[in-house]
Amino acid sequence: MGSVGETILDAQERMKREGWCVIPDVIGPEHTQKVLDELWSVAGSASQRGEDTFLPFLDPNASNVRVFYLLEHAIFRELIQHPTALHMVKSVLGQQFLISNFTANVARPGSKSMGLHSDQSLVTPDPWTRVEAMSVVWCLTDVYFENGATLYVPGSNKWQRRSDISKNAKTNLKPFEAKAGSIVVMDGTVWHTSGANVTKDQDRALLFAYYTAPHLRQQVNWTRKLSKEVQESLSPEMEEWLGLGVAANLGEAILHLKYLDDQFAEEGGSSNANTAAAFAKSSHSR
Ligand SMILES: O=C(O)CCC(=O)C(=O)O
Repeated sequence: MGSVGETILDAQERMKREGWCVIPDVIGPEHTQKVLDELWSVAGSASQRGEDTFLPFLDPNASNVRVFYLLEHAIFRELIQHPTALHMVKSVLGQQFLISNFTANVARPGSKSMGLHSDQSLVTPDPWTRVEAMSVVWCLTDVYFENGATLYVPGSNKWQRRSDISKNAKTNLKPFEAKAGSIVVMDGTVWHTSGANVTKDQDRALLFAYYTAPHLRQQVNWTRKLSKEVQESLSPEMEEWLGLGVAANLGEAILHLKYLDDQFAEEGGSSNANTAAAFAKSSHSR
């Protein structure tokens, strides 16, 4: 018991059952501090550029500090590809997925809860009959109820429509508590909100890496947002995960296409899958 492998297996089991899990010690204290320092530096330059870090349609007051477009910065591009995060993403969404968004929400003392939502409900209409989105939440500080841990409704991953939202959801909320350096993995069907930070002086800093199935439109148009230099520095995988190839939606389905004569042949028959695969691959390169 207690090995990393077993912890991840347990985590995957909980994901299937309950839609979430916590994996501790994914990054060490120094790395965590470095990411947190960089986050504050990016937040400062975003404010200087005139970008809002408080959005009234999301949060009740400015004690929530939101930072967007983290992927403009190398340290966050590295984090979103962390092997443990990708392992969890692939185990939930499969080998094909997109990076939809990567943002920060620092709940400072005095912050209050946003609206209850599921992340999947923000990008696709109901019914939500299968998991097509998920978040990997990076804890840059210890996270607990009093400093505003994310609150979720147990069992809400089974809700398929807005009409399934239970009347007592607000009183059933439970915190995702974790130490700095952990990740909370939450599939897109779990209904949740930010907690209120009722401490005097303890920040709660979280990063939200949002991944979706490849047929869902991303929340950010990375082609527009990332500079040419950044785009040219990316690995082929990152280019694909960010949806930066020329082919926007020629996914797996074309691999199943066969010529009509072959499709209905009694036995054998060739397929044009290899040609289609080669086309999809070539249209991903610039
Ligand atoms: O900050 C939190 O705890 C939750 C944030 C969230 O769910 C969101 O921004 O969509």
